[in-house]
Amino acid sequence: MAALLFNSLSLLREVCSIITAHIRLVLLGLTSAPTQHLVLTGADIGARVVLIVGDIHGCYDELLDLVAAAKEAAHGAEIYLVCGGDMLNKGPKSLEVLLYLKDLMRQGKAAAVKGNHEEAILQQYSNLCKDSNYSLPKKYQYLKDFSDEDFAFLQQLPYSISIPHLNALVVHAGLLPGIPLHRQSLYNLCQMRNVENAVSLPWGQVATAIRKPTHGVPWASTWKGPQHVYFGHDCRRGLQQLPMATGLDTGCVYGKTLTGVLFHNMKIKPKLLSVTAKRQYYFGKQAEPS
Ligand SMILES: [Mn+2]
Repeated sequence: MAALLFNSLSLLREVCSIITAHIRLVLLGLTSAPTQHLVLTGADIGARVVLIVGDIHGCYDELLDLVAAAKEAAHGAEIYLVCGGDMLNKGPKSLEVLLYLKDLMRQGKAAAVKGNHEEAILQQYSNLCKDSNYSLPKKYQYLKDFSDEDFAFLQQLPYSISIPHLNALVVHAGLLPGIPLHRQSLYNLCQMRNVENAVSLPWGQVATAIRKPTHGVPWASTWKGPQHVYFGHDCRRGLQQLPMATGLDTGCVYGKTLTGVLFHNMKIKPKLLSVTAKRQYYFGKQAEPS
């Protein structure tokens, strides 16, 4: 009886968090994106070789190094770049990363999901739109160089990218196990790190997503597929290699490495590639709230 009550409360808590998250997205104008769950087909990618990259955080030079390394590993084949969110903020060249991605996307050679930092940028933009006297916080001063079109570009990014022919699913942060993609909270997709209270019930699995990595267990350790998930957002844990999930945030902006996964040959396992950061760009706490 107590267990049933506890499970019902967990479910209620999860439903409340989904509703709150949705209201938040509506307030930010983020529900206007054409799709929250993008599917990339073989026709979209063509003869290109897919490279999925972890948190870039404005490390433009390292991104170019990683793409060049991928191209070399793929024997000169053209790269299709998939970014796992948090492309901007914290690092030195956010605008350069944004313009590079926009250009590749215009040519049909890239896709990206939103991370919590893209959401935070859009929150700043929303503040600017609502109040012409709003002054950007110090760490967001660089947004003064962004155009309305740049913000619109960020706004239309999805929260997940599925690549069925690679059995790959890309999200920024994580997923709750046992719940179909379209029923996952968009907030969790770009914010969660852990899960707790995972219980299997007759009508499905219940679990609670946690943003702080101090309670519960890493969500990726509970993920059983069917898709292999590539994610970022967790530079404290660094590279995570689990049977059905790979964590790619290796803390480039903290002076560590920028990591990607290259699908250069369908017959062999995807290959991990990384380049070393030229220096440490950000000295704040790791995994701090945006
Ligand atoms: Mn993040």
